[in-house]
Amino acid sequence: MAHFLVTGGCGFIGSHLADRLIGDGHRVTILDDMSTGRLENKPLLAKLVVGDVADPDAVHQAMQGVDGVFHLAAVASVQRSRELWAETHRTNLSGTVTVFEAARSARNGNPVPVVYASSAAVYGDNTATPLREDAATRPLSAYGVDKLGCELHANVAWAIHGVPTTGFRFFNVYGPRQDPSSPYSGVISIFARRVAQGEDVTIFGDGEQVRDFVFVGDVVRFLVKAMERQSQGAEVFNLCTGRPTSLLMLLEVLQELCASRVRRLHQPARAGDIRVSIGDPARLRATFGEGCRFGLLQGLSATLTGE
Ligand code: NAD
Ligand code: UD2
Repeated sequence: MAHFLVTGGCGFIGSHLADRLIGDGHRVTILDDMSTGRLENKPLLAKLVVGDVADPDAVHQAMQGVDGVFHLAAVASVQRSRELWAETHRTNLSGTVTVFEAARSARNGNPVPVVYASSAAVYGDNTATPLREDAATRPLSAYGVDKLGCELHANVAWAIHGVPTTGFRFFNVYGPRQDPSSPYSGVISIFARRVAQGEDVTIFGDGEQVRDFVFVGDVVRFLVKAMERQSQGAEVFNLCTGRPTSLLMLLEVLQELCASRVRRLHQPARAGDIRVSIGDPARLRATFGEGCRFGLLQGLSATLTGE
């Protein structure tokens, strides 16, 4: 049995991870400021420390004696980073540096490994399809720039401080517990709820923008595998399926699954929005021996039933 810190563990992805770790018999401490996290997401057996990931004291305390850290706390929204630039920067970049710094000496003065969330947003307006990890990073949003900053600081964490890290560039993650009520939430959670309730959906732009949607169950599996694998360096992987889905296709599938037709309201594309975002999962597969298992139909069905 090991002891892990999960930052952002009351959020969407973090809480699924915490469930899995507890289910595997591990001890879990969660550090979360509850800004978008929810108490009902917390596994009963996990210990919750309410605190800010950019506060060195809170992070240092929460991390004492752990065997590894999963760092998922962030303001996980491109749109939000546009509205609250400096504030999101503090959490998304300073918070990560704070985690790396505390990880230098978390276990009896020695470094512990950190597995952390980066994002496909680091590729920005790079239109290569599919995007390989060595593709040029040209983030368009403060969110994407901060996630790229996390990866650069991960190099420092390893080269200067001996903290091993694995960063995953999550593409568009979806699944149960993603908050459908927030306008900043992922598009699948918003559309799934609205289609199920027969309500209009808003499409920013023409709906032909394309995403690589990844089911949360796959994300959790790779996070755990990365911790087990014990990176010796500062590695970065796409966490993606390699399969393209346009928003219009997504809406079609959801309408089929819900046996419901809804109206599409179009608004101008969001500033900084990416047209096409498809990842190449080759490095992920080569390193971990498998790719994502969930197809869109299976993942959407699970999302709609909340299981
Ligand atoms: P989420 O909003 O559900 O979870 C983030 C959690 O972090 C929340 O519980 C929130 O309360 C907490 N948090 C926010 N600011 C904090 C702070 N200053 N101190 C402590 N806790 C704080 O989002 P999510 O979708 O579960 O995202 C998890 C991670 O994955 C984030 O790093 C996000 O950037 C990254 N990511 C998500 C996606 C996606 O499609 N959902 C894609 C790429 C990357
Ligand atoms: C970005 C990142 C993703 C992740 C996520 C965190 C890219 C390519 N992806 O996702 O990796 O970090 O941010 O939030 O940068 N949309 C609508 N109607 C709605 C909601 C969304 O049309 O009601 C559109 C939106 O304009 C975008 C697409 O749907 O074109 C997907 O939006 P999103 O907010 O789910 O995620 P995205 O791609 O900005």
